[in-house]
Amino acid sequence: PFLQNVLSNDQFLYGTVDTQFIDENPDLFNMKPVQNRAQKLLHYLGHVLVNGPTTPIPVNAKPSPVDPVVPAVPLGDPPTGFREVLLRDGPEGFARAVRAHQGLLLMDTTFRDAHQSLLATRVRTHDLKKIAPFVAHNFSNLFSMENWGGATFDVAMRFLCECPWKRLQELRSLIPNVPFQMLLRGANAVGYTNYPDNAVYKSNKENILLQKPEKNGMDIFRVFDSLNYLPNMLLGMEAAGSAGGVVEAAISYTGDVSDPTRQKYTLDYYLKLAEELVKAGTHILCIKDMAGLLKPEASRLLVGALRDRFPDMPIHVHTHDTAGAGVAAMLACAEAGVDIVDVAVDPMAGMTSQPSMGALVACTKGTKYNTVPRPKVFDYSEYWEVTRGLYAPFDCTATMKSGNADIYENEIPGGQYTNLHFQAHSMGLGHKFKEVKKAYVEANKLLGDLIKVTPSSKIVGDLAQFMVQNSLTRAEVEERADELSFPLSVVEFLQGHIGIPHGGFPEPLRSKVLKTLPRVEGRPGASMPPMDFQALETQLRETHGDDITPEDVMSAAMYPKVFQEFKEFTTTFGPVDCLNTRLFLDGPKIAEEFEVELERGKTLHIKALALGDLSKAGQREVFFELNGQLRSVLVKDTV
Ligand code: 3PY
Ligand code: ZN
Repeated sequence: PFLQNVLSNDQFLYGTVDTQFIDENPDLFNMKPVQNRAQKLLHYLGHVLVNGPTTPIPVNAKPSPVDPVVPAVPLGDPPTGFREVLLRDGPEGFARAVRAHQGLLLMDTTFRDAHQSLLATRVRTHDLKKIAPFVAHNFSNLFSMENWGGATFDVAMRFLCECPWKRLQELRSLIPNVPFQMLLRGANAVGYTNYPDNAVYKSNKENILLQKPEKNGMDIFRVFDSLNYLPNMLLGMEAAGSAGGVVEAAISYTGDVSDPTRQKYTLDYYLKLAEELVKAGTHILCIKDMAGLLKPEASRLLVGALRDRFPDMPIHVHTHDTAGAGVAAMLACAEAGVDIVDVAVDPMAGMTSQPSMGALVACTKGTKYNTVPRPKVFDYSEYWEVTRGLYAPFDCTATMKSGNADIYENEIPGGQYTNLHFQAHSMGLGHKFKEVKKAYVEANKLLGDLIKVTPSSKIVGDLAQFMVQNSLTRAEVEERADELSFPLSVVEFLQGHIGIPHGGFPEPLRSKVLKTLPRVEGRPGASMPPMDFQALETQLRETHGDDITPEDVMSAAMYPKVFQEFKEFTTTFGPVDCLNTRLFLDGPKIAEEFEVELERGKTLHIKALALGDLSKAGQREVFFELNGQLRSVLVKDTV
């Protein structure tokens, strides 16, 4: 009606008013149909009321009824941080500034690895956004925040029904000053398998992730390969570097360099690999201790040797606290000359997550390793303690009560340890976990003692579960390898689909399993046909309409089926990312009143009124009040 009135106004039509402002700002008229979005959200809420959560809930627990309190932030821009150095001086200048910094720098993993390890990666953008301004204002001296990559990309679309790119864009606008860091799985990008080269490259080279504020705003790329296979790592590094990002090549750490009996992954092995990565131009060198195996003594040896060999190179260490020795190891790393270590806010730390920020900050207080303001950690912790309660249906503590130093034996990465523990317990076979862990050790030996991190860790885990299910010992697997039907991931690994492990493939196992199956020579991505992005985009436009973005094309390239389902979901249920977490997971209670902010300045006032009886057609009418008006939706009862 507003437009109709304007367009039938003589003054407007015959040019007696200055309409230049309107001509120059056509986006003023990009009005998303609010009603439509509101109706879709009512449909979603009605659906959850009738049928329960749309996302699978692994634990029989409800989100906590307590809402987190967001600590106040001062008005105005946040203080400048390391991101300003990066934007001003580029990745090389940034690396120099990091190396020259006096004190120990921290990366906060709360927005990525911490919840990947403890809450099945389920933390939603809604809860990240609320605390983001606090982080920007109070932790401007962080080295970086890890907030993207790893499993977050997949889980955001698959289970949270939200766009991972939008998360990045929204966080960027709230945190302009702290560098963002992502975990790039080398040639596996943000997936679980090797992609054609142009798929890994496109996500970076075509600037989709580039650090410009108007783009998605990724700054630092931690690049690893699950076998430490150099050709795969070089590809990821080149892709990140050519996007203008900071390249942080990560050596995945396994074994124990402080144990002279461990002969496969020795100090020398790590130093030689580091040499290659430095030669290839990494801006920062990372030790990625995904299973938390780096003991204090090993930290001194490894970081000490790297520090001596590469005096100008910033060194960054990542660990998990599964055994409980994380803070001790990070302090040893600091003493050995590391520049940056990873921590998570206290209530999101410990066990299979990173060591606690609060503990590390307290332990370094009054030393030369000044870090971040301690009182602010308390406020940050308070927010996360309550927020974690909202994710009770995914919390690993439903079954796992403590960490366990047995990881020094089984070497299971943090996130996988949680998953395997949970799987064993949810099948009512808690006692089987010990068996699975023992089988994991045997499976690893069968495969030749691998570096174990996504996706090689999954291959070892698949073989371990196969051995438990079929009651097979290592000797039996070796003996009967030519007749057993191994999990596909194991066969593909032996074919060379994710690269070549250090020391080569295990023989005669490989020949026995593969027989005449084809083998990939060298780097897998090199021999894969390139992805046809043009054709993919055309097909996506045909299926989903014209508002497909370059980011959507990347999502579909990485996860075709997940993307398809995500689009179908949002077409039916609208922007569910606007709902608070309790509403998203559990729906409203009858008579509950709440607000949903669709976008700044557009808030819906909703009250859930009643649930109708089951109709003959198997449907229920659900009644709401929306902005004071009665609305209803019809929902098929599938329970
Ligand atoms: C991932 O690949 O998601 C990891 O966190 C590996 O440690
Ligand atoms: Zn990790």
